[in-house]
Amino acid sequence: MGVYSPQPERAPSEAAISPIYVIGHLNPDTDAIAAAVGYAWLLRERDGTNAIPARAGAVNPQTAWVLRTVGLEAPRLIADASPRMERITRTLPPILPDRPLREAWAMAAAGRSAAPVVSADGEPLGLVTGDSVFRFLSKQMEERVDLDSVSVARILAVACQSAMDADVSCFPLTMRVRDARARVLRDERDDFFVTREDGSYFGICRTPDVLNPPRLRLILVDHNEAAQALGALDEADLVEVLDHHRLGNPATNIPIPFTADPVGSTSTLVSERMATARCRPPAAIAGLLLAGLLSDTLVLRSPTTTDRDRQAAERLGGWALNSVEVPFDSGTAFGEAVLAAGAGLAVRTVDSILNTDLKIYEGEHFKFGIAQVEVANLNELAVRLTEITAGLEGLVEARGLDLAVLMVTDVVRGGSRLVLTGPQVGRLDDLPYKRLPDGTLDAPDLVSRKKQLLPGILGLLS
Ligand SMILES: [Mn+2]
Repeated sequence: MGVYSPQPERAPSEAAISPIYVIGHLNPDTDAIAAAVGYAWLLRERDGTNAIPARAGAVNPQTAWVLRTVGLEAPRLIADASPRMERITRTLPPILPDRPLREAWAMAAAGRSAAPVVSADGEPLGLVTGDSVFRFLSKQMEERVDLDSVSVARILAVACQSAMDADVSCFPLTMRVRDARARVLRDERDDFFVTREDGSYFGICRTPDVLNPPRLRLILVDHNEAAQALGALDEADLVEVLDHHRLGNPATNIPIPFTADPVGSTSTLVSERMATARCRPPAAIAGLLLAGLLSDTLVLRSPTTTDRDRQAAERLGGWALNSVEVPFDSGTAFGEAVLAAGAGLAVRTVDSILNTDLKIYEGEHFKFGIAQVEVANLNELAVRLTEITAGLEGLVEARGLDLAVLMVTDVVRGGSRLVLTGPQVGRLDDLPYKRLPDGTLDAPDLVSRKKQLLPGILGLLS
């Protein structure tokens, strides 16, 4: 740090790489998430578009189960389309305050902007700009009578902090650009700091970008009404709509591709486009689309189901079923598991809660099982706890386990509750989770069975 090196700079407004977000409706269901992920994949694969799947809200328990089963991450959350400071930030390499002015000068000249002076621990101190250097020189001229004895080289050798503007406004990178407008308009400067959550240097931004930020480009899937879309839709550029609902779309300035086809799911439409383009998606994405289709059509039983949906289910099943990602041998079996995963603990049988996603682990000296189930609220557990505990004990007996654990995961707030039973349950006393009065363990940061819980249990058993 400190010495300027021409690192690649993230330019904020290059159209070529500017992403297009493919996003479903608020309170996303499985079809909204699946269509976003599947269509973004197709656009990248078929057209080379920089399409990125997104979601407009928390994933629900059903979708969380599907994503975990097929092994995909939830797409990124975009709560509203109003551009944030991050979008217009130039992430220039910073310079340390004791570096010579000539280095800062060279940086500012090379980037045709300001040079950010930042302390070793990341605190933004000031900017070296044309104005700040001019002011510094003016002061030198006022103070020195004998100007002939001052060489340019001497001046450029001073620490850059003495020639910086130390009174520069800072904006957090998550701030809406529109909320920064008023302050930027009042300020005589043209360059500002953008900081991370902890106040440390992230980059700088310029007045013209604050006044006219690049608009988010969006493809809406599984909805077309502004009321169902992410916030500040009017601040985004709508690029396309792919949907199967009634029309209620906002006006656009230019014509866009618009599909509102009366089929059972948007996943159906995405899979048809994949077939037309002869682009076969990976099993995980095909499985996610199949889940979206089967969820929206209630496993093809809903009156909205069309022949096109049945064909799409057939096609997606061929791509996804019997794979490591989708270990089901029929669409119906997969679809029933998808519906069960979304039903909530209150209405599910204990058998379905414990067996839909049960994994048995066997070592030399132990054998145990961990079942996982997603809920929208951990309170759902309390009502069924006695039955579930009895069911876990039955599982221990039937499968000859040393331990059985049910991991109930809150997909809205994050975190899990653990129900434990079995003859060796005492060996888990050292798990780093708080025991609640009802005997369950409260694990506020635990969401992954594979990456978090399993290593913890294996560590205690070995
Ligand atoms: Mn839908």
